[in-house]
Amino acid sequence: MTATSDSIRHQQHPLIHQLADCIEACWQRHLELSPYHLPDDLGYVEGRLEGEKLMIENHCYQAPQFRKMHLELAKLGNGLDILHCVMFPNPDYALPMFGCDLVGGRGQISMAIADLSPTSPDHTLPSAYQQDLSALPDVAFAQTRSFPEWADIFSEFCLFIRPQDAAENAQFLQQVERYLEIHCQRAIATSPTPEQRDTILQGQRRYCIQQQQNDKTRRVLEKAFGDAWAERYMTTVLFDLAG
Ligand code: BLA
Repeated sequence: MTATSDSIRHQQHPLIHQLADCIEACWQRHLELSPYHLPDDLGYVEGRLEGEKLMIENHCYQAPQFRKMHLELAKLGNGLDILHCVMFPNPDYALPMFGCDLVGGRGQISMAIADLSPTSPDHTLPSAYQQDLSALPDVAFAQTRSFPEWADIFSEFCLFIRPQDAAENAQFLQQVERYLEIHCQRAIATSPTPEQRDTILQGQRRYCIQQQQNDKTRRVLEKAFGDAWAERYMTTVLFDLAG
């Protein structure tokens, strides 16, 4: 699906709608985008969970610096809205992984996470990223969330919160936009280092393997589509390991 006029974002929580627009606008502003084709049956999917309809809509692109840029919007009945986004760097470029996940509904976002996650063997971000991220205005949120066990992949700059009100929603959106701006600008200024490809791939694989252990995501998908479908979706669409 490429047209956004009929996108399910129009029925989603305003923060999810705004962030989806913001992510795509940032990608279009900075990167040379071309379509990334998902398996035919996985662009738009519908299932049923406890009597409610689960709709999943995928927007997927690539650019020279990114082998896959995936924005997913999902809606379960009237109660649960989800935004999921991952930018997988082209393994010839030593870039961190941008990832973002928002879960909410009925007027409230219960969880918002965004990060630029390191994939280098020493688990640190490139120094240019560290400088840029450290120079950003400090943001404080009333309620931060604690990480599950698998989440040792995120950086010290990870935002992981339960936003309290419209002001915190706006602050989260603004900070994620700054992360994306830094990421796109640094990415286009980065030269490929094909000799590091194996190391970079190893870092990306570790990121995906940890993310595949998120039982909360898996359970939603299993209940709506079955265990085998959930496994295929998590390992081929959400967190596929590049060859
Ligand atoms: C948590 N992810 C969740 C939760 C749900 C989903 C229902 C629990 C929300 C809560 O505790 O309030 C569901 N997320 C989904 C579904 C999809 C999805 C169904 O993306 C896709 C169809 N998850 C990511 C990415 C990150 C991420 C890219 O996909 C981080 C960059 C993180 N999600 C993440 C974390 C949690 C979460 C850390 C909390 C897990 C926990 O507390 O155990």
